Amino acid sequence: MDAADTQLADALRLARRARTIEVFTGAGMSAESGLVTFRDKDTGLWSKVDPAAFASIESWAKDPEPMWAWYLWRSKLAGQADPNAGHRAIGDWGELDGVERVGVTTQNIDNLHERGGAQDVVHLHGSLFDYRCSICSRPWEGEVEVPDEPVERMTPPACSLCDNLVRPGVVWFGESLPQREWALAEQRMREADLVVIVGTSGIVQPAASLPLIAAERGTPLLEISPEETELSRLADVSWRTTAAAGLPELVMGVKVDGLA
Ligand code: BJW
Ligand code: ZN
Repeated sequence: MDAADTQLADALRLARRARTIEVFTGAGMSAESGLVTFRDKDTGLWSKVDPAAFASIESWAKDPEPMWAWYLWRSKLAGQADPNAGHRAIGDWGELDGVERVGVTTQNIDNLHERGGAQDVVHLHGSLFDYRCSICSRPWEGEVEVPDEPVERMTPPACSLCDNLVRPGVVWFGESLPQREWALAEQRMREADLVVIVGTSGIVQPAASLPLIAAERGTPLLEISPEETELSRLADVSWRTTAAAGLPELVMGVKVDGLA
């Protein structure tokens, strides 16, 4: 057996024993749907933008228009993208006989998990499709004009309550994660009998600390990532493959061999 076969066999051994699974995902989950990962080089208009520097309240306070344009353009790309075979495999996993729950805790702000059939998705970093007032937080229910092509600047709408600027409903650096989602994610990590980590560098806190909750309870961690990450050393099995290749192979294996 070569290394890839051994990793698949080890991954399958963990997956066949699991009844309550939590899949913890990052940008690599959506890479094969054509959405660039957070720390990869983009090739388009935003190739000169450092996404990490952009994703902050300071950047917004300085000059909101380029950010508003950037987020609207990303919402357009995410809306046009299709869930990949990995997203769909997670949905299928939850349907297998004997499996109690396959939940997803995601850092992603696209909606590809839901569109791929996942039943139970916790969004830690918000959504590209929600907007709210930057000052009073009132949700924006009005229309948002999404550009057909990437543009450098767009003016955000004004809040109907306080007239301040409407902002993307995402979590930037220095901001707290939504409380309800965070509490749910922690609970899911405690309840899971397997945590599968897919497509995250494990750099951004506090999200990256969630698998630790499971590990401290002795719950096995399976990582699916083409490269070593900050979470690799925590994982019982690190499978060097991609989301759209590995997850379908794993779920098909559980289906064919049955639960242990
Ligand atoms: C594939 C693949 C394929 C590729 N298949 N895999 C030190 C310790 C602890 C915390 C901090 C600290 N220093 C600073 C902080 C705080 C900060 C932080 O963590 N900074 C780090 C950079 C160190 N965190 C925060 O500020 C958070 N809030 C907070 O801490 O609140 C408390 C507080 C309050 C007040 C004051 C101070 C603190 C908030 C973090 C919010 C993160 N937001 C973003 C932007 C969201 C909106 C947007 O998308 O624009 O979330 S940043 C960005 O990173 C985004 C992502 O969700 C997040 C994680 O990235 P992810 O998903 O891991 O992507 P990548 O690109 O990094 O990795 C992709 C992986 O996929 C790679 O490994 C590839 O190999 C792999 N891959 N193809 C499978 N086909
Ligand atoms: Zn307002």
